[in-house]
Amino acid sequence: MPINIKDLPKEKFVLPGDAACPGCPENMGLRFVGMALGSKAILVIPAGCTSIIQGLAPGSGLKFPILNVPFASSDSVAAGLSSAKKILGEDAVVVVWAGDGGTADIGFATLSGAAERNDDLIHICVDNEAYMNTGIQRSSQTPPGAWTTTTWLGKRERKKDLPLIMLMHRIPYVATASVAYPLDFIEKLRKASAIKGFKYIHLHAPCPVGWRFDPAYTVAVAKLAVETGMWILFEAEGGKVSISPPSKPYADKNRRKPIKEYIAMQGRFRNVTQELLTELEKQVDDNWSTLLKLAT
Ligand SMILES: Cc1ncc(C[n+]2csc(CCOP(=O)(O)OP(=O)(O)O)c2C)c(N)n1
Ligand code: SF4
Repeated sequence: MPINIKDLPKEKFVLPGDAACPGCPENMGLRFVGMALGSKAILVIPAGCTSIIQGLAPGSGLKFPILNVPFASSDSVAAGLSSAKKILGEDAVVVVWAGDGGTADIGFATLSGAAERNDDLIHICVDNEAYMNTGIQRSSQTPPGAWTTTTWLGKRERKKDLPLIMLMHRIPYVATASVAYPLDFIEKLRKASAIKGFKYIHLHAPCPVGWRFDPAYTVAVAKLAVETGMWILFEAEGGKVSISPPSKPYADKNRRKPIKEYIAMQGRFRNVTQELLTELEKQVDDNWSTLLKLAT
């Protein structure tokens, strides 16, 4: 059911004075998780920016119960926690909140195992397209052409399509989301929390520090990713794929904004050549074509 902004809870789960950089997309995403799931959420967080944002114990900038875990254990720990809560008869939504490095690379084996077992939890990949916490190193989610401290001339390889890889695990729910579309994200979180089994949500999260843009423009950059078709919002319930409303207009290639506009806002793409831009355009068309085939 569509969510009305007026009906969202007022209780805050991200508190003033936490350690996030200005314009941080992870902080925004966490706020939306609080609005969607409230006090039922328990977060399992591997190393990454959020484990810094939350602050040092015994204080915390986040009001969620949090379990900090090693990278390669997140989804296994979450599965155990979820089973324990069931045995105790307690109503909880166990959420793994992990970066793209912690999800797509270092934590992938555990993620895939828990998905295959259909463990009852939500995994959210907060995708800022690099290992930000350790100083902006490339990940499998860094897009081609992007500068990082380990890709000085721009990354050469294509972004690994993790949402589709998760879809092929035949789990009950897969979705993509963006910090620029909070109601879409909140709706997907609420839907996921009502489904039993493994749920995967991949949240696009532009990082001003690593992507080299003014922190005032986090939402503008995230919105442009959707409007250019660089990021496609969709969901798959029981394997049935549908394009989400904010992305629907951009199924029509002629309605997409030029990728150049998205690239121009970010210093990390300053060395992108015309040849690479053409390649990126091809990849966007290809991603759309794959999804539209799946959605029919
Ligand atoms: C097994 C292991 N390898 C490496 C590290 C060092 N480390 C801590 S945070 C981090 C980066 C995490 O990147 P990502 O998951 O993308 O999250 P982000 O920092 O971008 O939020 C790394 C490599 C670690 N803590 N444990
Ligand atoms: S580096 Fe990026 S993701 Fe990490 S805390 Fe700063 S703004 Fe947030």
